[in-house]
Amino acid sequence: MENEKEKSVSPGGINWYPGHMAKAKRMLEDNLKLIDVVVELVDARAPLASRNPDFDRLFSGKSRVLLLNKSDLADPATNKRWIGYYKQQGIEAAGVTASAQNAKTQAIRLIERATAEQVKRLEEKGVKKTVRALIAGIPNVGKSTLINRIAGEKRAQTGDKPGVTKGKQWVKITPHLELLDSPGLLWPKLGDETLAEHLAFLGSINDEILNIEELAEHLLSALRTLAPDALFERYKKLDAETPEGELLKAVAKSRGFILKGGVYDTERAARIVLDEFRAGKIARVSLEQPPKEEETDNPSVT
Ligand SMILES: Nc1nc2c(ncn2[C@@H]2O[C@H](COP(=O)(O)OP(=O)(O)OP(=O)(O)O)[C@@H](O)[C@H]2O)c(=O)[nH]1
Ligand SMILES: [Mg+2]
Repeated sequence: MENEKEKSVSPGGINWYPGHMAKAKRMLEDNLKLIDVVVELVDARAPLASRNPDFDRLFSGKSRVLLLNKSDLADPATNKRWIGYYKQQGIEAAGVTASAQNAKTQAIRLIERATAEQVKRLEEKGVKKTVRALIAGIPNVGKSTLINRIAGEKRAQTGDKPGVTKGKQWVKITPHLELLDSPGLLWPKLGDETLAEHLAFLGSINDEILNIEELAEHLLSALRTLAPDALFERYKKLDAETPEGELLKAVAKSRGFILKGGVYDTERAARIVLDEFRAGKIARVSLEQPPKEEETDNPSVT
């Protein structure tokens, strides 16, 4: 518990860029010439926070598509609005659930559309092109899960924590389609505090370097605004009257997490809250909203 207190409360303030990410970025740069299309996955619950700002420069000139994955965990109406928002900006985007059956057809259709011209150009020269698609994104958004779904079997390792995929892995789908799995990539300075916190909520930053009790308290506060009924239903001792700063304690109380001496085990409660949110057990909820139609910039963030 004491250690927890020394950890950073503010993900945005963390000065960090694990060596393996710098290495992963170099790997992508080295393989760029082989890649025909970049399929970027973001988390549908927080599409702003989970888009890597470095990708525009890294993949400039490449054909690109954007998949809002884990759509099953986000608010369905908000998903639609995000797709509309990206389309308006000329970005080819779709909502998917990599863990569901139809993700395969959806993803393949998008890859085919994005590479149609390249394929046609070579066909005119009598060559049948093999399309190579890079599956990229921040940690834990479901890249490897999507690859396994498209392959129809478990070819890439997956897991409910960031940093599961460590190196590059080509997965052959058909003689004319190959996918490149890649390690989740973040950027050196996370910046905006709210967005950085969303990344931490989603499980894209290693919990080991975070103060998870502070994090879970903030998540509960956000959920009390976004999905109060579902939250109170799940944690019975938590309600609209619970004072800010005591939300986690109310969760510990709800679950009977009490240590010797009658102290509430808020660390255990924090792990539970984060795990349950990440697995979509609390509510289908979107942390970020696209701008309303009359506004053009400034998507709103809770
Ligand atoms: N509910 C839901 N869970 C998903 C979905 N896609 C992936 N997951 C889960 O999210 C977790 C992360 O999935 P991975 O495929 O390992 O993510 P990744 O992007 O490859 O992660 P790294 O390799 O660590 O960068 C796993 O527990 C998956 O089961 C989805 O569409 N819906
Ligand atoms: Mg992976």
